[in-house]
Amino acid sequence: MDQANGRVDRRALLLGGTALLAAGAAGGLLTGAEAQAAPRVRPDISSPAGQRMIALYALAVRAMQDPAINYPPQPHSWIFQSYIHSVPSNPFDPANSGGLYNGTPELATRIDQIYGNPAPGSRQAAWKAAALKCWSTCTHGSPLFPIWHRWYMYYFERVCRRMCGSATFQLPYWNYASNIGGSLQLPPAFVPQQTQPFPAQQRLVFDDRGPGFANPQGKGAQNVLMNGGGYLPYPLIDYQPALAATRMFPSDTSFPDPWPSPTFTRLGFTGRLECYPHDMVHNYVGGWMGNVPSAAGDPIFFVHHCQIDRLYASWEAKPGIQYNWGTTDDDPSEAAWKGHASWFVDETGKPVSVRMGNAVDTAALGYRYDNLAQPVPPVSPLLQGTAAQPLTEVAAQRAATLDVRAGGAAVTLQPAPGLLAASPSTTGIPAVLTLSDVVLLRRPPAPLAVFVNLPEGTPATIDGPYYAGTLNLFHFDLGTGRRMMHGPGAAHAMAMTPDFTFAIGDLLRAQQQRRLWRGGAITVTVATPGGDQPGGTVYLTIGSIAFTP
Ligand SMILES: [Cu+2]
Repeated sequence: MDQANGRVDRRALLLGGTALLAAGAAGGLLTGAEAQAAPRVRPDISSPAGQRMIALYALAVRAMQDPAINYPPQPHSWIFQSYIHSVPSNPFDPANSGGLYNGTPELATRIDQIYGNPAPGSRQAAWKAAALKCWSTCTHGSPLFPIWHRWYMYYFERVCRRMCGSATFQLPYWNYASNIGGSLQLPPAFVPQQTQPFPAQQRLVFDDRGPGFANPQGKGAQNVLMNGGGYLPYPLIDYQPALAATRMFPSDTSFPDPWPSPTFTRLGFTGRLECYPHDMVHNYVGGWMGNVPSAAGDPIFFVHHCQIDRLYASWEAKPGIQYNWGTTDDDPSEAAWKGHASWFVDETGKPVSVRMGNAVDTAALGYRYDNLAQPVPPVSPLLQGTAAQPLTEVAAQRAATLDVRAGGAAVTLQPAPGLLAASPSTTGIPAVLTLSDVVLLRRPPAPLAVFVNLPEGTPATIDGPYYAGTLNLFHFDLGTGRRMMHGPGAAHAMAMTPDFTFAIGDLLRAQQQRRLWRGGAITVTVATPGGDQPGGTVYLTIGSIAFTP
C-alpha cells in the first residue's frame, strides 16, 4: 500500500513538474496533456507527409489572406503575421522599401494610421495593442537570430492550425541543399507555371519574386528565372560550413564575407547559418523574399525558415557543440540571451510574451523533425579552405567611387607608380579585395556578384574562373541604404559603414596558371549573373575599391 501510494505521489509530482515546465515554455498555453503527448513531426516538403502539409498550408494561407480579416489586420491575418517579422515603410512597393522598427515613433504612427483610435475595450483596440507589441521584432545580424525565428515559426504554425481547420498541421521544411537536385528549385506548390500542374487550389504562387538566379551546376541555361524552374546556386546555400561550427557565438557584424575568409570563420554557428544558407536563399529567391521588410509576405518564407530551424536543431544534436557565453552584444551572457523576451500572438489572437531560453530544445515546444541534417566536411569547391600554396604578390591598388548600374559596371585598379605589378611570393597572406562604403539605392533583379579580370563580352557566371563572390545585400535597409540591424547592437550597427571583403589570392593564382591574367592591373566587375538588362538605374554606389596583397 505504502509503496503504491509512493508511486502515485511521485507520478503526480512528475506530471505537475512537467506541466510547470510547459507553462514556462509557452507562456502558460501548453497544457500538461499536450506536453505529455508524443512530439509532433515536421516533415520534408517533398515527402508524402510534406505534400499533405503543403495542401493544408495552402488552405491556411488562403484563409489568412481573406481581405475581411486584413483591413485592418486581425492577429490571425496574413498581414499581421508577416508584420511580426517586419513592417515595410512603403507598403506599395515593399520589395524596394526600408523598414519601420518596433519601439520607434515611425512604427507607432503607422499603427495609428492602420487602426485609427478604436474605442477602449473593443476588439480593434486589442488588435492595435497586439500590433504595438509584436510588429517588426525580428532579429537579424544578431545572436538571437535562430531562437527568435524558432518562436516565430512555432506561433505561426499554431495560427495555421486554426486557419486550415486541422489540428494535425505541421510546417513542412524546404530541404534545399539536400542531395536531391530538385531541392534547389522552388517546391512545386510555389511555382507559377508548371508542366505537371499542381492542383490550382493548392498553389502558393507568388508573382512578385522577380528574376534572380544563376545556375552553377551547368544544368540548363545560365540565366533562368527562379520562378521559371531555376536552381539556387548550391555553393552559396551549402549549410555544411555552418554545421561545422562548434560554438554558437560570436556572430560579429561582418556578414557578407564568403567562406573561408577569416571573418566568416570567426562567426559562430548562428552567424554562419544566417549568411549561408539563410541570406542567400532570400537573395536568390528574390522579390519580396530579398528584402527584410517584405520577406515574410511571401508564403515560401515559412518553409524556408522551417529548414533554418531544422538546421539549428541539427546543430544542437551534434556532439561537442557549445553555447560559449560572453559579456557583449555579439557574445551575450546566458542570462541576457535566454532571458530576452519577445511578443507573439497565439491562435486565439492573444499576445504572448516568451523568453528565448525556453525554446532551446524543440521538445519543450512539442515538436521534432522527421530527420536531421548530418554534418559532413564542406565539399563545395567555392567554399573549400585555402590550401597553403605560394601566393602571387601584387601591388596594392585602389579605385574611387563606382556606381553599379543595371547591366553591371567595371573599374580597373592600377598599381601605384614604381611598385612591382606582380611577383612570386611564398607568404601565406591572402590577397584581399575590399569594397568600402557600399550604399544600396535599389534592389537589383538578381543578386550582384563580383568578378575579377572578367574580359569584356564574357558572360558573368558564378561557375567561371572570374567569380570572386556574391554581395549579400539582404541586411541592407533601403531607407538608409546601409546595413540594417535591430535587436541587441542595433545602434552600433546602424552607424557603421559596410565593407565587403573577398579573399582572391587563389583566384588570381588560378588565372595566372591558365594564362587568363598576367599580373599588373586588376579589373573588378560588379554585375548580376543574368536576369538584367543594361539601363540607367543605379543599384548601389561603392565608395572605394581596394586590393591589398
Ligand atoms: Cu529569413
